[in-house]
Order: sequence, then C-alpha cells, then structure tokens
Amino acid sequence: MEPRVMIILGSASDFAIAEKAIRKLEALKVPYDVRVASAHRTPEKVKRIVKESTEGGVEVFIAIAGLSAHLPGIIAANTHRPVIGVPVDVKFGGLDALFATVQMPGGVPVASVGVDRGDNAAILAAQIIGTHDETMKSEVSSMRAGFSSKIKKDEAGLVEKLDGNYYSRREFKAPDAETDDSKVEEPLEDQIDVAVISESYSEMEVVKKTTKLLDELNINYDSAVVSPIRHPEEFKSYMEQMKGSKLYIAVSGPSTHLEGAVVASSSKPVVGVPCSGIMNGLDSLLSMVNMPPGVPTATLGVNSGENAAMFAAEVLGLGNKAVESKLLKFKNKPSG
Ligand code: C2R
Repeated sequence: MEPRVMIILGSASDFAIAEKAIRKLEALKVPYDVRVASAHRTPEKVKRIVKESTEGGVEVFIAIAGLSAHLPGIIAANTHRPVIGVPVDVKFGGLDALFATVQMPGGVPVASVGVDRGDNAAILAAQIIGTHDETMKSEVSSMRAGFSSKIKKDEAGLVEKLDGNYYSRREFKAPDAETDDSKVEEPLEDQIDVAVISESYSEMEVVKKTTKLLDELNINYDSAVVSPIRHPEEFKSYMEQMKGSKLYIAVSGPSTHLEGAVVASSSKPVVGVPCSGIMNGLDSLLSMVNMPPGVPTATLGVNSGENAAMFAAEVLGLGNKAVESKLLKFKNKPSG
C-alpha cells in the first residue's frame, strides 16, 4: 500500500496534533506516512521527502508546525500537489504559526486549517482525494452523515440535565434530510468543475483575480454573487445547481457567513479566500480558518484570489492530466 497523504511534522513535539490527523485518516481509510523534518533545521531533508513523495504518487501533503512555521511554505515550493498547513499553538495561541502558514505569496498556495486542527487537515485531504476517487468521496459523505445522530444524542444528554422551573420544551417536526451533494445521479453535459461564489460586489476585485487565473489554466468554472444571509433561498438554489462541481471557492468578507454556508451545504472541498473589508481582513481570516472539527475550510491568505485558483488547479490536477500539465507549465514560467 503506497501512502496517498504525507504528514510532515516540524518537530516530534508536534505529535499530539499529528495524532488527531492520523486518527481521522485511519477512520477514513486513507493510506499515509509520517515524517519529522524542519525547513529551518533540516531543509535538504524536507526537499528530498517532498520531491520523492511527489514523484512516488503522494497526492496531498499535510505540514504540521508551530512558531515561525515555514515548513508548509517550503513544501509548497517543491511540489505541485496540494499542501495543507496545520498551525500549532506553541506561543501566542498559534497566531504566529497561522500567519506564517496562510499568508503565502501569489503562486505558491498553502491551505491552512485552524490552529491545532490536525483532524480537519485529514478530512480536507480526504475531500481533496475524493474529487477524483469515488470511494474516498463516499467515506467523507458517510462521516458527515454521522453528524445528525451525534448532535441528536448530544442534545438529548444535555436536555436531561435541565431542570429549571421555567424550562419548557417545545417539540418540532423532524427536520429535512441534511444536504449530501456527493451523489449526482446524472453528470451534467457541460460539467462545471469549480463554483466561485462571493456574497457581495465588494469582493469583486478578489473574485476577478481568481477567475482570471482559472481562465489561464483552462479550468471551467461558474461565478456568482449570492448571499446566504440576504437571499437564503437563492443561495440554496444556486448550491443545488452547482452540486455537480468538484470544489467550491468562497470569497468571503467580514464574518465569512458565505464560506460557512458553503461548507455546511457540501461534502466537497471548500477553498476560502478571506477579504479585507474591515480590520484588514483579520476578522475574516480568523472566522474562516477556525472551523469546528469535522468541517474544514481550505483557507488561503487575505485577498489571495490568485492562490485560490492555483490551489484549485493543484486539486483538479490529481484527476486531470491536462490541468496538471497546464499547471506545471504555469509554475515553471519565470515570474515577474
Ligand atoms: P522543538 O520542540 O523541536 O524545539 O520545536 C516545530 O513545528 C515546533 O512546533 C518547536 C516548534 O518549532 C517548530 N518548527 C518549525 C519549523 N521547524 C520546527 N516551525 C519549520 O521549519 O518551519
């Protein structure tokens, strides 16, 4: 069995976070390997692992590092496969590692998950592999199907503890089934691979950076402005129309409700681009990246529309040779 996911730790001291990833990869039946190598202490070892793993068929890299986390960036510099970074809380609640992981320059994306969220990195890796592997896709969708029964059980346990005089319980009708967009009966004739969604025209400049590069990379996409807060029904019907797409890119402003709504409606990978409406985008970045366990967002740097397109190409390139070779040509072009 060859590893499909390569986990690299900056130090053995990050192992508690790696264990969370390992447990999820085991549950989702994804073959993986685990190595310790540091961009600061052993850069040649990092390069060797990344280059040989890429040639050997590893599909996704997970880089786990704290402090000045340059490891994910160095991995991304040496592969055209998707790299997921997990910032570790060693100091400052992990903010130092988060910024180092997520704020990559244009052309070299690292998708960050929340601080210490090794579990979400593993789920995201499985979602990425699921874009071209049906078995993996259904593993992720069965995992998500377990959310309803878990929440029902957790709620029942909590309700048992409530005994206030004014506590009065109301009964509700059974909810509709949660969405599962992993099953599309008929592949659409003019299949859209990527849906680029934003919630307001204020994010249009960032959206344009994404769609321009998707065009250059010959990736077919749809692009729409739909707000799940202002027009929830319109949002629902757009997601329904796009359910054949392989992944979503959510370009999201303050409070990032859009990205949260897309993640809630889909078991496919959701690439998130936080935008700098207020607080220079810090609020958007933090609310986007720190998703709860089970529902990751592949978060890129603030306003990094271009990196969203590059990351999408890395993901789609796993199952599409034409996208992969276009991406390789693009990456090898001297940059200005
Ligand atoms: P030690 O416990 O080995 O001193 O490491 C590691 O990921 C760890 O969280 C302390 C922290 O330093 C981090 N580290 C990096 C890198 N190498 C080690 N961020 C790197 O290359 O980016």
